[in-house]
Amino acid sequence: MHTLIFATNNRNKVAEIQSLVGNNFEIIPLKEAGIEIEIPEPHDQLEANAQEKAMTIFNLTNQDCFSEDTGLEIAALGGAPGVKSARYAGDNSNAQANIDLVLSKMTGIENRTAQFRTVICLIWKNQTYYFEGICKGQILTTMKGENGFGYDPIFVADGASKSFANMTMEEKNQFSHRKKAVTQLFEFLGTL
Ligand code: ITT
Repeated sequence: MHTLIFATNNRNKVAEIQSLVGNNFEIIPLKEAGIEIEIPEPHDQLEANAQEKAMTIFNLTNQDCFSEDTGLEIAALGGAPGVKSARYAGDNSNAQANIDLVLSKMTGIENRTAQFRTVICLIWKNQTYYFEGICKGQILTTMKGENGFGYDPIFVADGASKSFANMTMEEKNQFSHRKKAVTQLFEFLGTL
């Protein structure tokens, strides 16, 4: 059994990723590792923020670890909120405020095309690797559903008939950006 620290403070991400991990790996969230820090995300690219998060934890622990940075990229908003997805409506904004801002900016806009993009940064035996997962879809005009987190109530994946927030975690995993990136991560680790 290998252990990997997951450099995140987002418990929803932890739950989604733990639901995908097989028996060969144990994923240890920061909280369980006894690490309580706010990890900086100062960059304007998902890749650079993911690397910053993973390196911060690697430098603290000297253990194999990974992080992920995810953004909702909306075509009609020039790719926003993108790398700023967690704080689109301001530094201390919550999911509801971020959704409200997206919906108000999208009022009257016909092109509702968007995608979630997840970048995972893995630090494994002192080397850095990246994995990406994309889920394309559409932005709804109103919130639908109570499950999930973040922008899930306003996103419908291509090929799906309901929002991510109207899905169980297992249903979301059939489409999700995170699942695609994590699958690549574990395929890679499986080859080592
Ligand atoms: P860590 O940096 O600690 O991992 P975070 O919440 O700050 O956690 P991100 O920087 O990746 O995570 O922020 C991405 C934001 O995008 C996140 O706060 C959610 O609001 C949103 N988000 C990420 N994944 C999502 C998903 O699967 N469904 C809906 N919204 C999501």
